Amino acid sequence: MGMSRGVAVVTGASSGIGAATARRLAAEGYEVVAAARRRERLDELAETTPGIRAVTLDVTSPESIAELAAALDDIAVLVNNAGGAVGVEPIERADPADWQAMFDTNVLGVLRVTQALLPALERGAGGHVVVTGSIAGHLVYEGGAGYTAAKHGATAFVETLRLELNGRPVRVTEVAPGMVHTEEFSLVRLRGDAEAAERVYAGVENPLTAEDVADCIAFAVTRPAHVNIDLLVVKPLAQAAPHKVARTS
Ligand code: 8X3
Repeated sequence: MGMSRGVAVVTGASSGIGAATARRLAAEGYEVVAAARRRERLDELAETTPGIRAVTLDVTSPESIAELAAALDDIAVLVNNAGGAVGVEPIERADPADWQAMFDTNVLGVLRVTQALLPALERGAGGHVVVTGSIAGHLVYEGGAGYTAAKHGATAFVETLRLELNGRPVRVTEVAPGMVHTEEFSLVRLRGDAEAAERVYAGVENPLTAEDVADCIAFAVTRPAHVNIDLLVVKPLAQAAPHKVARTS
């Protein structure tokens, strides 16, 4: 093993893109703090992967975030990954509570955690804020308004933060994936309907995996400190747009 690249905090690390990113950054030589609500999953991740430490975190709770911040000295990377989609109803039938939940994690969660960890990101040799965005942050589609609005919010956050931190040693990157086949994203979005969740990926040859997205995040953070990757949009070959997906069946 080479020298440590420093501490990398990954939120939403209990599954999917977050867990894959925690594993990948550990393999790249970071001391990874894997943060999420579900402690048992994190403990399993930490026990099976050298270089990962589990920390319980709820990105909707300022107290929980303050506890995390107090436990960290300087950090090299913050991957704001916690978030997701709830519901696919059109606007006329959408539940404001779903929108609120999506804004709370995808937008306000990113704000809260970034605010709390910025001092630690600036303390060391230079920091890097990464946000797991989405193609939904760059375009819209029917039934996706709450999620696309939230992810557009996350994109606005990233773009504004980069302007405001100009001249300071903190890089700011958005990684915006399209269709990624993870265990939970569509299941949560479709309120636990496993069959409907599987239909999202039916006949799609090789949707992205969580590891594909982790690979993009690892690429961005391992560039030299003066290289800022602003935005990486990544989709499977089979997906030209959210609604334009080649299917074999
Ligand atoms: C998920 C991608 O296409 O469902 O962030 O909006 S999509």
